[in-house]
Amino acid sequence: MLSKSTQTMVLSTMGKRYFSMSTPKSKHFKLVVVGGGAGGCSIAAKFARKIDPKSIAVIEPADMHYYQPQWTMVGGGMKKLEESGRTMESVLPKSITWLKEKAVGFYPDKNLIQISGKNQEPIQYDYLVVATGIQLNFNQIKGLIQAFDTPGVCSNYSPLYVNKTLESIKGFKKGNAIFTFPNTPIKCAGAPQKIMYIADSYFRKHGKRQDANVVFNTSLGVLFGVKKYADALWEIVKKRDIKVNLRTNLVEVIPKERKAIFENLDKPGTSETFDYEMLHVTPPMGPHDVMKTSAGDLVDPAGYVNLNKTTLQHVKYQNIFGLGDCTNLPTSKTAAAVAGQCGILSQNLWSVMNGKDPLGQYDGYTSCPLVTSYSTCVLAEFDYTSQPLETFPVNQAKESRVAFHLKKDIMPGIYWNLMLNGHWNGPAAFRKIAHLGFGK
Ligand code: FAD
Ligand code: UQ1
Repeated sequence: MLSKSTQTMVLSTMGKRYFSMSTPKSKHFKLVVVGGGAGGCSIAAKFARKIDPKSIAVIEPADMHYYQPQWTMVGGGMKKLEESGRTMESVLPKSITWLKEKAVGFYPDKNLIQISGKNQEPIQYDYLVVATGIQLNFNQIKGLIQAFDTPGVCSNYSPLYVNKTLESIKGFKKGNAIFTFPNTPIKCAGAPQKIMYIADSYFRKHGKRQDANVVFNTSLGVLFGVKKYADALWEIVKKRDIKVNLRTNLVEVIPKERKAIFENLDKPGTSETFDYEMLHVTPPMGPHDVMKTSAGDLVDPAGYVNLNKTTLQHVKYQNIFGLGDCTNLPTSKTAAAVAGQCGILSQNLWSVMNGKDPLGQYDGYTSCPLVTSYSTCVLAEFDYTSQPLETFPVNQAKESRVAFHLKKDIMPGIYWNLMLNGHWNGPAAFRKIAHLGFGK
């Protein structure tokens, strides 16, 4: 909630009452970045080299910054959770101002943001980049939070529950191993099935596969949104005897009975109850509450930051840009997409700062390394048209050890050392070299 004096200030016309003695003054920055995750941190680093770093503020409440793509490997026992996180202080550019608070209200008509904390003055900006990510809504599934305290229920999507995934795979005895995909947009749409393939491999390695019925219950009507990779994944699930139930959405967990209830999205009002020995849940996700309640025209009706999908500039406010999972860009929400967006956003914001038109064009590039075992990966890369946009001159729909090595051993270094320091705009340049200038 805004304090009374702040409400008075933001509701009044700019200037007059704003600077009066009875209302708090705002802190002013040339550039404010909201969110210090993959997108916010990378953009702050880029601009800390372009403008006076003292004129940049990052609003970010978290102590820790996580390399979330690592959690697939943590759940599968290939990496430790501790390796996936670093202190926020260590990853944000040193010379900028870190406001360790939450943004609790956006006032884009007045270039102001209210932040959490008692008696905080509002933050005023000339330019704004919004990168708040997407909210996990575990509480939208009845019984789930309590179920996480019981054996077999886990989720790679949170540092609170990811260690439980490995525990559940290792502790598996006999029965259904169920992996879910919710009925909302999510980040890394491949992750719900990556951990299923890893669990399947583990069961095979440890002589448990004949006792496991591996099931993928997904709300989607397809296994993957890009046909080329979906075809390859259907071959994999057939070969590995994995049961896929489309349009099947988790609504309730009854941990005492180890049962999970799924609604049939094609037959409203009907549901099916599954017994489980292991249940890996990908939670429903959506815009952060503040975006739905206190962001005005910054967001579209669903609560996602409303951007021009090519320039990444806001559709209404020319001094506002956005990137990553909090936006309504119609591509798959991944760190790889964020990398591609960072290059375009920084070019376009820099143009706007210098009175020029934003000419950089984002093509919707995104990538999902679909880990399919302890040594293989299908490296999906595609664009807004859902057509493959592959970096390497090989068929990336084929399971590959090189792609696995890239995901497990190379990408973390690229993320921590290049991307967060503003030096990684995705692999477009390599793609052009690998394809010798031909193709996209
Ligand atoms: P985030 O990195 O989530 O950062 C958002 C930041 O905003 C957070 O630090 C948060 O604290 C902050 N914030 C939130 N609300 C507020 C507020 N009100 N005020 C201020 N700050 C706020 N991507 C890939 O490319 N490849 C993969 O293999 C891959 N695998 C994944 C596997 C899993 C299990 C998960 C969970 C994700 C995976 N991703 C992968 C997705 C990737 O991690 C995200 O798409 C990426 O982190 C999005 O970046 P972002 O900056 O938009 O959001
Ligand atoms: C990528 O650029 C990226 O961003 C840092 C990821 O996030 C961790 C990825 O998982 C992938 C696959 C890419 C794309 C990079 C290449 C070299 C294909």
